[in-house]
Amino acid sequence: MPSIIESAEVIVCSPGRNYVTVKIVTSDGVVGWGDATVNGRELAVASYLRDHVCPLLIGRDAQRIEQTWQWLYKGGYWRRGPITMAAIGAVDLALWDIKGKELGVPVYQLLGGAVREGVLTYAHASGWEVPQLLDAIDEKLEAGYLAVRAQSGIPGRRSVYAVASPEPGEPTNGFPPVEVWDTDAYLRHIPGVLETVRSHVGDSVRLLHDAHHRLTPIEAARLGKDLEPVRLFWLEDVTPGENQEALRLVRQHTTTPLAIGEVFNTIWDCMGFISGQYIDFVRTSVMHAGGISPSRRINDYASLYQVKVAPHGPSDVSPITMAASLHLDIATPNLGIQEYMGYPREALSVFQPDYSFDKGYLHPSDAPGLGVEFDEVAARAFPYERSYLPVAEREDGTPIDW
Ligand code: CS2
Ligand code: MG
Repeated sequence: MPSIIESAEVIVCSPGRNYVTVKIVTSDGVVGWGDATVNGRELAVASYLRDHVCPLLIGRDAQRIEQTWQWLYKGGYWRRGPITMAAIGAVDLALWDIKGKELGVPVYQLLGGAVREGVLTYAHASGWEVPQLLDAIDEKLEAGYLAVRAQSGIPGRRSVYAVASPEPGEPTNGFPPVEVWDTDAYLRHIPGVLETVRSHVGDSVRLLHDAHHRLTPIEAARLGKDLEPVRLFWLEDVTPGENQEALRLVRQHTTTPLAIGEVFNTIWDCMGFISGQYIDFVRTSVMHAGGISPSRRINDYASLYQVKVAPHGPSDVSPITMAASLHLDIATPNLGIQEYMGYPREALSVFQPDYSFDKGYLHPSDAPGLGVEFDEVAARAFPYERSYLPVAEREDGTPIDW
């Protein structure tokens, strides 16, 4: 029996930060939830969905997930890109949620069932000075995490990616905050910080570090080499993601494992990295890459080259994406690790996810579908607030990747 899509709507709310949520309802009254959040460009996806995708969904068979995905991807003609793929991804997530609810099973069962007991996960720890960083790491280890991403401030800088500055910044009046970046200072400082962290935590804790696309290939190669004694689990996003050949050069110089992929939207963005075996981990977000349906293809393709998948899981994708990621992770043989940054308290009053954390591992919900409730009444108390990611500049004002 087909199940017909009767309505599809978009809800934008800001419980601690902005989220774009899709609600699809079938003729049988089954509700599916999808996430379409693109940090700093939220209203563009909301409009893409409201104005161009939701009207096309009405009357379609909700059970035909792959057919609808192909229809939206190929039928749009202007394919790929973060806005298009997040919008399609949100519809895909909502349709998997509906299918699970209709069949009475959690989504991971529809993906072949669990291949492992839980999903290894890493938390973020940051500190301006090393002692604060070590405290932040200890807090995560005490909470049970077995893997931590460590970021620190750089002496003489006022702002650094992922680390709250001790000095208050200038008011931005609705514009992106500007961070000043100095690659040499970073390359001089960070190996010593990570060596101290390694001696503090011992050998068994998995340590990660994120360079956020800021280095040239040869700078990245030097950093990878300098960090070899620290035995990182991975070094992330050393060069910008657009040039797949850049990491080939980095790879030739270092045995530090490399990860990249949070800004990618399709398998085409990571094919060269994977088939060239320039990376160890591919980090696409399940929603930003177009949903569970195409993410399965990325995962399988990566497995051919022994590249592991390690989905992006920041607080700027909603708990719906996190839940979808966990369903796919637990059913994916070549999973490496899942990022889990956590959520603002307000966000968890609107999104109620049923996944759980225990001793370093996340477990997807066993409720039918994705296992996240969305409280529409609570969401109304948090209207959209314009907000931007920071931009980075060199000291002379030249923009650089943030
Ligand atoms: C980061 C992200 O999670 C990560 O690895 O690089 O927090 C990233 O900065 C944000 O998702 C950007 O929206
Ligand atoms: Mg990152």
